[in-house]
Amino acid sequence: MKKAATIIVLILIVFTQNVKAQQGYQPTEENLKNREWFQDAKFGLFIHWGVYSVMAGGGDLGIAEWIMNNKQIPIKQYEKLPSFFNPVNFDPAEWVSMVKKAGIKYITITSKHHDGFAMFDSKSSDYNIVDRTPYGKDILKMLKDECDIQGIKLFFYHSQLDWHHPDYYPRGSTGKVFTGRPESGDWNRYIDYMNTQLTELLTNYGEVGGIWFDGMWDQWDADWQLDETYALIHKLQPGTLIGSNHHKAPFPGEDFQMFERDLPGENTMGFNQTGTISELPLEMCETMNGSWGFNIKDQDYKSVKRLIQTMVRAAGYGANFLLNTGPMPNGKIQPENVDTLLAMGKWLEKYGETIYGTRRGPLKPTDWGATTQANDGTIYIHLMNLKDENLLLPSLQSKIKSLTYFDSGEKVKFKENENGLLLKIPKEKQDRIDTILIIEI
Ligand code: JFZ
Repeated sequence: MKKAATIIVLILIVFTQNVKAQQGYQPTEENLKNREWFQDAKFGLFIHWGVYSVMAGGGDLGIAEWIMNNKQIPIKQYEKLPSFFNPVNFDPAEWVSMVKKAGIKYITITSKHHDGFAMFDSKSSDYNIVDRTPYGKDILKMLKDECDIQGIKLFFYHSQLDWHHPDYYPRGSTGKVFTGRPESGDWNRYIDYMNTQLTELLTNYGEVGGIWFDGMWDQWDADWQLDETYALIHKLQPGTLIGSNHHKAPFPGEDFQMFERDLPGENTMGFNQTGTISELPLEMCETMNGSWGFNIKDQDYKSVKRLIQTMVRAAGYGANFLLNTGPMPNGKIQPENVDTLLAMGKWLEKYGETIYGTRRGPLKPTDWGATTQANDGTIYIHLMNLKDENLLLPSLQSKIKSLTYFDSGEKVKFKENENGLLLKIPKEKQDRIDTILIIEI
């Protein structure tokens, strides 16, 4: 009996560790170039927008794009939502201009979330924005056209988990009986459906920056057939970057690794269980309040200071910061979010060279702050938590040629000894958000 249990555990381990993906994948030159672009870009806007925005969280904190599952709304009832999703004030030029002013370099928008509703003109199912809403227009196409005009890259978030499609069967841990779907279905047909929608996305929208997958965690033992899906994407657009929010070390075929609401290697949320930080480009995503989709009640906005500091710490790991907003059902971005993003843009206007185009610096981010490094070797020290005027940093192990304040160009007083690098930063030189020093070694 004990032996049988051990064998089962072993089989489970083998299965969950060896998800079949695009084995032997070799990224093309173009793909590698895009990875560099991605790492230089550093700041993206995540957009969770769907028919769920009409419900605005339903008066509960922490619910938005999950409302169908959390409130157990059957498909037959949820299908009424598209009929009153009519974002008449959606103005892609306004969104993208704001994005540019905020210093954001790319947008990742939901093409389909777990509710299964396609926010684009899909021919594989009429459960989409063009066929089912009074608005009747393809917002992804409108956004892409504007992004092309203003030089912003567009990525698509695409949910592998689906609470609407009958062939998403067997069911996983969510979207179960309440949906009213028959207890049967053809999994392979579901995967075909998903691949067909992905083909539409990678064929009809010009150059796609990347595909941001999510949902495998709904059922680990399902046959996700990543080998086929990833190969298909890389065949259609070899330069497209694939990432997946499965919270594990990357699978073959993925081009970047992501961390959800945590800095790389941290696990304060409890779901970034992999401690593995791969050699792939990295990205961390974060919410501005506690919700991804629009929640009318949630006013727990993170301060500009906190968001900038998180972005800087992410950069200290070499990771991008993908900051989320959930647009309202009228097509406008929440004004509080616009204010925050523009304030971040103001900061980046001044300090952008210490973030854009950099890679992780020589000292790992920790309590006192982070370091970033430009490709000419210049190191930026970001002091974000000064307790007093003296700070001891670990030694940089090389001779310091110069150490100056970013703001004034004045010399920083420092001493090197066997304990490390001792800095003296007088109170009047300290910045509330980030005191930046430039160091040449
Ligand atoms: C996922 C989505 O479910 C969510 O709606 C949002 O799109 C976010 C960016 O990604 O969030 C998850 C996914 C899995 C877990 C937690 C949050 N998990 O396994 O604990």
